[in-house]
Amino acid sequence: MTEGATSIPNDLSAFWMPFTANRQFKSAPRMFVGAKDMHYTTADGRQVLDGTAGLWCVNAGHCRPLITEAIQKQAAELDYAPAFQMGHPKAFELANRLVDIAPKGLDHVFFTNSGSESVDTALKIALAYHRVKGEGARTRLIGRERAYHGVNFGGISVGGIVANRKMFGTMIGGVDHMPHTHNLEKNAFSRGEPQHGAELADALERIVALHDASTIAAVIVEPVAGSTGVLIPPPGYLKRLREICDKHGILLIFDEVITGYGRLGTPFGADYFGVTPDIMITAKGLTNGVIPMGAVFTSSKIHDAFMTGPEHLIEFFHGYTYSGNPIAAAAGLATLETYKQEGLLTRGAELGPYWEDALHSLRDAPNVIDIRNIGLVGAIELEPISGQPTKRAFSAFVKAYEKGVLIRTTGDIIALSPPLIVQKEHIDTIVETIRTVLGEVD
Ligand code: PXG
Repeated sequence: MTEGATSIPNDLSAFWMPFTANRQFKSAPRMFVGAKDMHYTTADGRQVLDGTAGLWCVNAGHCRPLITEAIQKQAAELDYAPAFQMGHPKAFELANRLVDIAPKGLDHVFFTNSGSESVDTALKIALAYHRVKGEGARTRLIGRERAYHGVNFGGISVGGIVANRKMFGTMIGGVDHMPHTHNLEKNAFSRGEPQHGAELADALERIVALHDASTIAAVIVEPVAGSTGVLIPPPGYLKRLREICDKHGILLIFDEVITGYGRLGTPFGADYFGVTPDIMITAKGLTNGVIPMGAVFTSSKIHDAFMTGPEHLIEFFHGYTYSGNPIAAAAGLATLETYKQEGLLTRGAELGPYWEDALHSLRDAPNVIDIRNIGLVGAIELEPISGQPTKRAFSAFVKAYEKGVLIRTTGDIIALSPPLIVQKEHIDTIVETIRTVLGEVD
């Protein structure tokens, strides 16, 4: 066991763990001490197959040499450079490389350190954009039920996950929400995009009619809602949102923190669905999860609107101490190089059919009420235990870990998102382990 990675419960009390059942964890800790490619090593020396790419972020697999070496080299060469009024070459190089792979029309990049910061950055860009254009009355933000946009105040305000919102007062004002698109009655066990529900995009027209377009700054959606349990949009839904936004001068923001960097078998969700947003939020896979970093892409229309006034003045009063941090930038460049060399941004499209068949073979497993898939994302929705929501899925998570496979659960939904280097035999192991586990849990 690595020094410091102890499983003695008393030593675990100081660290208040994020989004974790702290008492359950500390009574039976699950500790990783190493990782390579598709596997983690546990503190007790077992191999655990990573069915979730960490938290949807380790898209190229673990401890990849190019990335490790780039970080080591950068740390020894230029550890930090001030992010404000100073620069260093790799941040510019990374921005250029990102624009190269981004959907056409997204030509500028603002760096942050996480998905949550990227979300709040995007919302602030949208508000400020309308203001510099002389439309300062456009202050409303429209999100969606069940959306996850990180945990900062802007993100939870436009987000739609009740547990993430209800403790935190009124959050930011002037927010409205569209309905989510999940419909088990009509769409259960759909393969890929579910057929029903494109008309739900028209709810945006009703919100516009209610508030008047002149008060609305932006609409934000995840192309595929991930964290809430993988909700895939019906065909035409995102196109319709784009049309409505265009008609009313509203900016469309895609939160691609999960769908970005190859997760759907295309570089970005925007490519998969053929819809380009005005602002695109990314993080996670940008650096393979290794160093915290986020990137917010904008169109030239938005960026250029800020580039007015005296040249010595700051155009946008926003940024972080670590925006474009040299080590993060080096990690990002090495990550993009790894994706390129191994074709990982499109590998999900090749493996998608195998993944889909494997997942849907679980249809008859106990308590399964829906299976969803797109690219290298999957979800298995379970019937909750009566009066004890989330318990069945959580038990499945713990049991799968004990059997050597890392899965993620949210509510009573198992979510899967393996590293994009996954092989067919890994997929078989993930699915067979889940089959066994579902047969064993209550
Ligand atoms: N937007 C989206 C769409 C996300 O999925 C964030 C923003 C926030 O990113 P940061 O880097 O601030 O955590 C996310 C994060 C899960 C899970 O298992 C999902 C996320 C994070 C942790 C776990 O569903 N998504």
